[in-house]
Amino acid sequence: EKKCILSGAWQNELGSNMTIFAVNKAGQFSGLYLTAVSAAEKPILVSPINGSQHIDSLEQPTFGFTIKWTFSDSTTVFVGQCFVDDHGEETLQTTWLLREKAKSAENNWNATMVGTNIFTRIKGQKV
Ligand code: B9F
Repeated sequence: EKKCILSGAWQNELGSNMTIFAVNKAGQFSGLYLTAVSAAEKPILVSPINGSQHIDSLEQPTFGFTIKWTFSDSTTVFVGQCFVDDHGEETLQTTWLLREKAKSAENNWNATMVGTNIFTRIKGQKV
């Protein structure tokens, strides 16, 4: 079966794009994220990704990464797994937590959002 290495260009069902650079021997990687959605007045900017994947089982590895948004004081973390189907098509099945900055501890209770995203590889785009 095909191996799944996270390096490359990916798009999710919202139209957000991410590029993940080379994964090192320890499974660590960095990248860039351009979200298609924001719900903020400020313009969207490219934001940095830092994460790691399991490399001991390259076939359908689990991974996690953090995005520190450059245009807001929020942070998103993603966890997921790369699945490869019979045709060699890869999908990243992910769950995310988005933390916005709460004004005070009293406002902590509703400061975290959760959701899911599915990413597919953007073909013909070398990194
Ligand atoms: O919209 C977020 C934001 C934080 C504070 C003002 C705006 C930043 C971008 C988050 C993008 C999310 C989605 N994009 C994607 O590809 S990350 C998970 C989703 N997957 C207003 C207050 C808090 C959120 C919106 Fe804001």
